[in-house]
Amino acid sequence: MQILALNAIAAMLPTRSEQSHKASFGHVFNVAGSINYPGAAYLSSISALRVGAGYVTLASSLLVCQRVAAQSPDLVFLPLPSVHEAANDFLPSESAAQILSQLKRVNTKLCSMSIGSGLGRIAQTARVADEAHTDNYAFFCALLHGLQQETLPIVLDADGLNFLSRKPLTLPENCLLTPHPKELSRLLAVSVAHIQADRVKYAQQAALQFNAIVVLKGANTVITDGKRVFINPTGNSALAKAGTGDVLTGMITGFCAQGVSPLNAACLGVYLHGLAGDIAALALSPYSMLASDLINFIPKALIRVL
Ligand code: NPW
Ligand code: AMP
Ligand code: MG
Repeated sequence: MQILALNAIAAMLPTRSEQSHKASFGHVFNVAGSINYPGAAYLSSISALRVGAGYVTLASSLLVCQRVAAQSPDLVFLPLPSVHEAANDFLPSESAAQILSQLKRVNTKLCSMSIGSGLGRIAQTARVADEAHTDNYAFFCALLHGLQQETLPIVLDADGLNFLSRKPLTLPENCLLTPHPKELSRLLAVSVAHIQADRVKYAQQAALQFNAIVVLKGANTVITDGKRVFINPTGNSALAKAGTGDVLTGMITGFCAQGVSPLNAACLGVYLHGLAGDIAALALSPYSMLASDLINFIPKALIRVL
């Protein structure tokens, strides 16, 4: 078990050659957002750019893309067909094919994907018989199925994790899971109290069960591939605010796109996310920091580590 330290983190940072261009620093495909959660799509996408990714494409419904585009001129969009139902918009499984075909057009060696931040799900009681039109689950399964043979790093967060906990699904090779304790409790069918009482054990169990890197969030986040275990010392209660997990997803995915190994990308993302929160709390107080403030402190955290 190792506590992450600043010098170790500095050594993991990807180098930036002066003889470079945007494609040198990778392409993130972020599958995120829904009518209720356009903010999660914005926060995760911008955070990937903030840690150095060259390109971020947000794949979401047209409505979410339009809302996020109004907030940021820095992103590229892949608007997906969606079905408006039950006061929400759902992605049909055909939308997965559009993402997979875009993926074929890029150099997948420097490419990563995040799936799930703010993607949305509805109570499983609502019209389960017509799942494809009332839920993103069929879309999620079609996307994962199409990614089976791919080796690009894929970060599953939030509703990506919630979908994964519905039924056992085989994950592609290089997946990272970023659950908070309740999401891990859904994945493992173990209570939050048990998980919090032995965070390392349950994070390792999940990593082995899902054959993935697991980032168990919360104070002193645990990062593990099932064998090696890292504990994060940065961060504070300012991070206990809606949207900060979506920022972390973007940061980890952004490092993956730059060719950093999934385990190191998880360590870099978690440490710098906490450090950005520590610097932000000094400037804004732990009470007042918002997730949208946190993204503006990522550069300060990076400068501290460089
Ligand atoms: P309680 O209340 O203690 O029983 P959910 P979510 C628990 C999107 N977002 N330790 C706690 O349970 C996300 O991306 C969009 C222990 C809490 O009430 C998702 O797509 C935003 N327990 C979607 O919303 C900003 C912990 O889990 C419950 C814990 C739903 O995600 C917000 C909440 O978990 C959000 O990011 C801990 N450390 N942390 C936007 N601006 O667009 C959490 N819990 O039910 O999975 O809901 O995390 O809010
Ligand atoms: P989420 O619950 O998905 O929005 O993620 C919340 C993020 O904030 C995770 O990265 C947590 O590790 C972090 N976080 C939340 N509360 C704290 C805390 N009290 N101390 C340190 N980090 C926290
Ligand atoms: Mg979250």
